[in-house]
Amino acid sequence: MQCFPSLVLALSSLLGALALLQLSLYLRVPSRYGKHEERPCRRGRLPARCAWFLQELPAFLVPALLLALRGPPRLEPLGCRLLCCLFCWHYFYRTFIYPFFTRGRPFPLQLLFFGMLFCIYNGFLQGYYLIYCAEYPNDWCTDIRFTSGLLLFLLGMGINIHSDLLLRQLRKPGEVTYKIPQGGLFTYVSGANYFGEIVEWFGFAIATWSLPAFAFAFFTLCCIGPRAYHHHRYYLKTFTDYPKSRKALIPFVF
Ligand code: NDX
Repeated sequence: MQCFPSLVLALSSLLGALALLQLSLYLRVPSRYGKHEERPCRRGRLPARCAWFLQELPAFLVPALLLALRGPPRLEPLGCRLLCCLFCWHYFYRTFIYPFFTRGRPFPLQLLFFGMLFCIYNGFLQGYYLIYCAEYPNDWCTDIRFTSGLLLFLLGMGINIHSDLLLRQLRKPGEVTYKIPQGGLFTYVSGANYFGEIVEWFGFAIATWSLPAFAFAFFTLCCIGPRAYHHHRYYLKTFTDYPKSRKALIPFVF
């Protein structure tokens, strides 16, 4: 396969446009899954474990397939290989680990379908760019953009995984009620898992210094930023003893 820079530009721009569309659609009303589903029922839904596995799988499989299709020399230099591994590592976690521990409610099939399409699209864009187009100098691993981006990525991933774990521990198996999240970054924000994910993808964008990765980080911000705000409002409305000093997404700020 060859690199077509115009294809990368077109797909990244479309991702940026989808981010704005996402923001305009879900700023006022939250996407209807989890705590924002008005009347959750079993019809048209898949168990959360199965749904998250199917939804996220393409984001892992598509880059892995692109990598397998690439003939030698495979991903030179080291910086490029590491960056591709970071993306796959995240989606390995999200596809093969996260779903098997989730205690979430059944997920709507319609959103699952669009979520899968999105993961195919983004998996292709990030994988295609890193595997067929990216060119980094041999010493990229020591570049300040790579090292600072990598640190942010790891910090964000740590916060995200830890926060998802804290949410999971709020429920016993089979339970579907909502409680006030406590501990970790939840002490400061209602959307601690989302904050981690956003930091992670901006770290990835800085480390790759690429248009597709910045477009994806922007999409993530537009997608789960408003959702954190809706979670925050939900908690304030539902729990009278909800900590008043807690912000929606960014500690001490917003
Ligand atoms: N999936 C990313 N748009 C999305 C699915 C929906 O991974 O067509 C974006 C993702 C997709 C969306 C995806 C992209 C845009 C789509 C949209 C559908 C339509 C939309 C395709 C792909 C679209 C246009 C038109 C623009 C193209 O019962 P429950 O499930 O609520 O339980 C929850 C539990 N929990 C609690 N338990 C007890 N007490 C409490 N107080 C609790 N609060 C929560 O914790 C869950 O089991 C669990 C986590 O819940 P929640 O709501 O905090 O997180 P959730 O939104 O489920 O995300 C889970 C993780 C999290 O780490 C997050 O960072 C990450 O996935 N994520 C999520 C969404 C997008 C994303 C990452 C990203 O953009 N990078």
